[in-house]
Amino acid sequence: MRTSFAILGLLGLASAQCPYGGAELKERSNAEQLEGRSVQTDADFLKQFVVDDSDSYITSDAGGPIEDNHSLKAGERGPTLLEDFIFRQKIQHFDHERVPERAVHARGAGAHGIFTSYGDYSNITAASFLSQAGKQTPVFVRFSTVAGSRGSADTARDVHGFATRFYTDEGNFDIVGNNIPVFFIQDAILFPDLIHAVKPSPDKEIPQAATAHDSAWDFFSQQPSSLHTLFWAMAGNGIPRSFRHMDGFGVHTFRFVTNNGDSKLIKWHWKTKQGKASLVWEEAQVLAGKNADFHRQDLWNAIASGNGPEWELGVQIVDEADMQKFGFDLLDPTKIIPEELVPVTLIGKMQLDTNPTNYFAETEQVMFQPGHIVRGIDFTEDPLLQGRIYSYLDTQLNRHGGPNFEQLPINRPHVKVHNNNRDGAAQNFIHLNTAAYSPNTLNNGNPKEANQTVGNGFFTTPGRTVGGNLVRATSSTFADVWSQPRLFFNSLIPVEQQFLINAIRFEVSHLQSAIVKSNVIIQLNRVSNDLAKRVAEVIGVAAPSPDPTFYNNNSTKFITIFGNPLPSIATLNVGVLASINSAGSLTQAAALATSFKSAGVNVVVVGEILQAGINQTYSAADATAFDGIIVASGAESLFTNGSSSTFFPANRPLQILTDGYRWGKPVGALGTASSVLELAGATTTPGVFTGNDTGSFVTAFEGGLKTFKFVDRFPLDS
Ligand code: HDE
Repeated sequence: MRTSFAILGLLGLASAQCPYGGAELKERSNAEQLEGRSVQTDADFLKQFVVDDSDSYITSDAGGPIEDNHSLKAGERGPTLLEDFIFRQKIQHFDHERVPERAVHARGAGAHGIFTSYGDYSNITAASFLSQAGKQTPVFVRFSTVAGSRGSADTARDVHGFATRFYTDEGNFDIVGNNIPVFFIQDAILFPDLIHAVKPSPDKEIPQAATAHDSAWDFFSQQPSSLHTLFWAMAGNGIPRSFRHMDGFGVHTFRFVTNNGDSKLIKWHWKTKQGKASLVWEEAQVLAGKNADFHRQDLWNAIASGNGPEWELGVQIVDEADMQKFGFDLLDPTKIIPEELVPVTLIGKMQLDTNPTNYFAETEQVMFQPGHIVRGIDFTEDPLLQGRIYSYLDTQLNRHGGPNFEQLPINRPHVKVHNNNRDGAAQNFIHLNTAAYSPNTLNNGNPKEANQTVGNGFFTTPGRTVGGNLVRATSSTFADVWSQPRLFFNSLIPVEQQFLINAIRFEVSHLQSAIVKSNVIIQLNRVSNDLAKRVAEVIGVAAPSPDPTFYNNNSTKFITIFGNPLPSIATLNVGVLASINSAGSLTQAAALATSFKSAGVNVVVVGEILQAGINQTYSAADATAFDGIIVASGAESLFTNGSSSTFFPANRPLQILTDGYRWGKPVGALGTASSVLELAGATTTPGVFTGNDTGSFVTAFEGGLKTFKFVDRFPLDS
């Protein structure tokens, strides 16, 4: 954790004069902001707005101390009086507490952090936050799912949002990306169609946070541009182990522009330092019921325990002339550039290290916009991106009922804002300039126009030209939407291909419409006859003959998730199953906790009741909470078939072990407990650990945690 910022003393003074405990409007100078460290975090920036209620009296919104929590009535049993302004204000505020949830990406979690540039990249971009090695910029990141509403479960299968705000010294820059590098559609005008198809049906409002329904697959099969993204979502990317274990992507091609006006095409990548890891589908489904907050809790806990996650920021850089060199169009957001063709150049690192103080004020009110770009970064003509530049600005009016949302603390740039925008609902600032127009002489022309040489004025790529007939059409260069889903499928290891097929089988098994089922098979068959046949047989559709126009043997190394060992096991959770009836099992559990500590692994000791040495009860625990499961010697009495207790549902201890094994986790048992492994079906060796000595057992088990999922436990279609 970084040391607290020296300016807070000054803020404390200012806040004493402020009725809201600190929401004073005075902007701090750059010198004040930079005192004590190279950069002020956004979490520190926000401290000027916090309200500290310690040692205070409750007041009305107007500031007068009040007696609260009894309405003013005409007699003890009489009606409440209209005069009761305290009652009216409190209830009125409550009635208006909610803002509309995001139309998409409603469910999310955020955190503050710092981005550090690896170098001076002024040879390719004028972006100030990339102008110097070691230069730090505060960031706020919000991760999300797309389809579910605000209260939906974290582990729903979905594309995941990965939106990053950089509070740069030249204004806010947002990469509003996803954990999947491509998107379903190629033209923003189709976004409402996509979302209407994916969201719950308008009559029943079913299903929540799921695509296993007719309208979603009707759209996917009628709009095959969606296939590539769909494949990523049906694979491990749709059900990440945590937000920390996924990569992020800017999706569209953007531009870097130098001070000389030279430009390059770029694609943004966030590469997780935690390693990529995913759940298996049944585990994700169980989690959705057992712990809807699994991902947000994981992020919170990692940061709170000092293990803030890290990502490296990278770019694929392509010459302007090479826009169509790779056999597809870089303006088409349904395509990746395989990293073998254009490697990712790493340009910086981000660490998230501070949890929000208030969910609503920060995570709910943050408003990302692809239109937030800074000098040195420019758009391309990708028709999906073009539409997003409008949509994200527009949607904020709906969510916040006025144009001043950029003034909310979490959205405020850390640099001063000077322009002639005025008034509007909830205007926070008191502008001194009475000549709020440009050009003016009455305020000496201020605020002045900046340009490239004076005032670091924002500029677009000078070389960009556009022209052409007005058409409503998809570019012919976007036509092939089947080769890259095939490339994706080819690049997966066999068990991942099986997971993908199983996921599609799960989804299409829910379809009612025979036409939709058959349309899905037609599209899958354009990608792979083998895949199409394996899905078709499950839903009673005739096996199609090959449709080979787009079949290819291309693959890329950078796509798989399962089968890559994790670089670090810190923050992973191991459940040690113990019993109050065996003091030895508790002693051993404590020894295991100590041994795992040096690798940063959290050990949760599970027992019948909470007492010293036990962290969780069997009634509350289950395999979804653990990345690995160990039975302590002496706890085996809880595993005999039919073991029952009023402390937990029948067979819960064995169920935890069985599920852990079935879901590919490392499992193990020490000493006399090793007999229970067979009861759980944990008989094949990789990832099943036994021993008597906790030291060597832990070393071996840590290797198992790195492997993370033992994929040979999952059957493949013969
Ligand atoms: Fe979004 N998207 N989107 N999207 N999107 C929103 O903006 C939209 C797209 C993404 O954590 C909304 O503020 C259109 C691609 C993220 O607050 C909305 C199109 C990508 C988030 C919107 C797209 C994204 C959003 C809802 C097609 C990855 C959550 C509330 C042209 C590159 C940001 C809001 C957060 C949110 C519109 C497609 C990512 C309605 C019209 C492609 C991460 O404005």
